[in-house]
Amino acid sequence: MPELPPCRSCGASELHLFLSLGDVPLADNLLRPEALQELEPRFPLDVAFCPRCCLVQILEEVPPQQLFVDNYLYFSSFSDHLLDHSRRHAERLVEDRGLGPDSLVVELASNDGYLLRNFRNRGVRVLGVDPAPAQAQAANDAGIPTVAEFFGTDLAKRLRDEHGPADVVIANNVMAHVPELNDFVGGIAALVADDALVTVENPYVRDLIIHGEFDTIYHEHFSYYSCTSVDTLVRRHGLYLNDVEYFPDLHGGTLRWHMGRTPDVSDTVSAYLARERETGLTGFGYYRDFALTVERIRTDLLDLLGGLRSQGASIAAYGAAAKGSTLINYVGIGPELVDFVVDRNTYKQGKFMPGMHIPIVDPQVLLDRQPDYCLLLAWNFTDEILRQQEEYVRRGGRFIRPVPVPEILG
Ligand code: DWN
Repeated sequence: MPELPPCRSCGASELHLFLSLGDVPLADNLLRPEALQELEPRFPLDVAFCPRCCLVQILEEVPPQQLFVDNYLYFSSFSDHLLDHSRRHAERLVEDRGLGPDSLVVELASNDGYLLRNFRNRGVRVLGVDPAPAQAQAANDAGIPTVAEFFGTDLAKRLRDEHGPADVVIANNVMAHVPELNDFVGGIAALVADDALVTVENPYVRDLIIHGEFDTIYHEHFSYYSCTSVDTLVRRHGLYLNDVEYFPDLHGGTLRWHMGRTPDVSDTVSAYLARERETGLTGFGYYRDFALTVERIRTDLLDLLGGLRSQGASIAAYGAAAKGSTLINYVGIGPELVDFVVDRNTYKQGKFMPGMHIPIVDPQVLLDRQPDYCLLLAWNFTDEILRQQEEYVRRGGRFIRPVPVPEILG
């Protein structure tokens, strides 16, 4: 039983462990051919619940430098669905808040500028922050001013001195990625103008549990949020959770939290908080049996793939995603079951999946080699990928979706 650290949000020493996915390699640490013989670092992946502030979190703290700087190949622009989602958000904010050249929009974890360019194209002043060097460089090359550093209270104060207070701060898929949670949220509070809007997006822990999305658990994701854990966290820094939106088709079910310096709590937020209490999401019981669900998915998926293999079928996979690494390493899916993984991200092609060392190639190979089945590791983009791969399906290819229940589609 691992030594349980204090809660990364409220500091209480009451964490309850409910899931152990073993010692696994870093999910985004894709390997170059020459690295295949080298020893691959592995870290325990254990998940716990804090009964005091309701934050679900992993126990292990891999240094962010190792996670997001040394070998981070995730580029947001390789998903049209995500680009559309981001453009719509930007357009609405420009409209609703009357943003213009005198406004300042800051995005934390701005990646390759996929979101900020929508504001820049409408004449709004923007600033990105992202420690990932290749992504920050790509953004700066595209004319999106980006600071390649980790965000926290010190950087926030410096940026405020240099650029003035922010009118809008956007933090998508980053508040889950920071071990120093209070320094991060404190930084947001230090950066924003009094009447500013802060919007934060992250997958909803409820969907992770009810849809068996255990593969979205990996070392980059330190925290898994509910409205209750977010509300408790941001109030500690003088911010208020004022509104919430739900996107069921983004990353397996995502919430967008709207926050501000002044309390103006919507009925929607009150309803979410009440429902979380009523459904037990604020108590350990909600998480206690999740490990059984995960175990069942593993057994069923191995049986499905093993059965197809034994009938002589060929199987590939789609999406060299971080969640794909958790899935194949926890379930035990290696090159004996899956011949190759395809991915549009050219930075990932020619490399190998962590741990299981399955080769990553261009999606064109799916048509060139026409495997009988294709395991959807990037299941969160099922609709987009099925549209894109109509020809593969027309020629008889079949996709397999691993969660919530392993099934052959179509
Ligand atoms: O938190 C994170 C989430 C939001 O995104 C990041 N830490 C990393 C990333 O997680 P992931 O790697 O599990 O995410 P994706 O976005 O589900 O990865 C999908 C992969 O599939 C990417 O490598 C891009 C690729 N892809 C593709 O080849 N063709 C994606 C689409 C939509 C496609 O059509």
